[in-house]
Amino acid sequence: MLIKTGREGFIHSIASEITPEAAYRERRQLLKLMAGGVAGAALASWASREAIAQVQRPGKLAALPGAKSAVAGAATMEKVTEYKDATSYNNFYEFGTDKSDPAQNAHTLKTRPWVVEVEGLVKKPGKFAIDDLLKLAPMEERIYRLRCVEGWSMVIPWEGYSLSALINKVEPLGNAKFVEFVTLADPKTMPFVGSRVLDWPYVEGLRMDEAMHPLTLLSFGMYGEVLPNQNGAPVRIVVPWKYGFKSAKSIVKIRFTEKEPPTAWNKAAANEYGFYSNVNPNVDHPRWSQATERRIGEDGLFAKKRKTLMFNGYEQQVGQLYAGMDLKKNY
Ligand SMILES: Nc1nc2c(c(=O)[nH]1)N[C@H]1C(S)=C(S)[C@@H](COP(=O)(O)O)O[C@H]1N2
Ligand SMILES: [Mo]
Repeated sequence: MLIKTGREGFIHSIASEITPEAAYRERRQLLKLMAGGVAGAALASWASREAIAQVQRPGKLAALPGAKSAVAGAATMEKVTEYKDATSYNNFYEFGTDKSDPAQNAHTLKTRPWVVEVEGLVKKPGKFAIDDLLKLAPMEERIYRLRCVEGWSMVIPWEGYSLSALINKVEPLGNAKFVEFVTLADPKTMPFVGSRVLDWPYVEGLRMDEAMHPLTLLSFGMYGEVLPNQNGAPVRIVVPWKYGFKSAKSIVKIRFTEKEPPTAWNKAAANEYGFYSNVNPNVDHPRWSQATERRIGEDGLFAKKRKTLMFNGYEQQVGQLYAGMDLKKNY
């Protein structure tokens, strides 16, 4: 039985109805995760998941079909943010600082040809043409919450595969401790590159174990289609347990380093934006509380704020990465 819930096109199919193929895929995914050493408790919660979600394509851009995957777990029971909201309310400062600027301005971004260069402390550095990178591992769909440090959130179905697939391919050296993501900074097509808000290019980074975590996604699409330019076409990172600014858009370089890379927002205001930036309702931004959030699409007059979840709701899956760390110091 298919149950239509909420707004157009968001369908839950209940457990007994999951096709053998979907069940097979899910099982294979779980086995893969187990091989990657993910904790048993997290697996149990995924395995017992009642519903998988299917999201209808908006029909605006080229299809990027992903094998439906229940790996995202935690978010799949929540209503997916409407495509028009996820593509018109954006942060992509290269195209302007207003939420509506990226949707208006990012049509100038040229996403072909596009090359992602992998360099630094790896055995097999190299340049990946985007159309080869697309085929490096099976495409999956992951429905993740995205929580911006500013206090709003969305639920977005991404297409992509775990970044670990690429990392394993290039064979990091033993002294590679961090991964740095460098994004495009092209003043010809990006009108705000050169503005003084941030240092360009926009750079982000992760610790190696964070980058290798199966939830960390190298994403090429959303809602079953290629990424709209304003959402970081043709390829971006999505790290669902961290504030949105860690999820760098339109990346052109992935560099493996021994030292923690300096990152765009940390350079701009280190006391406000830490390197870790894990979503944490108990650690406030110096200028506002992080205890609650506004879900985009629910912002009517009487819409209640939602409680922000520890690690954005992915604590079971990622909490162990930070065992013994003082999360107030390592904000
Ligand atoms: N290159 C680049 N990546 C970026 C940003 C940016 O300004 N430039 N903004 C970040 C911020 S603050 C957020 S909240 C998310 C927003 O992603 P979305 O527009 O797809 O929801 O992208 C992140 N990635
Ligand atoms: Mo953000």
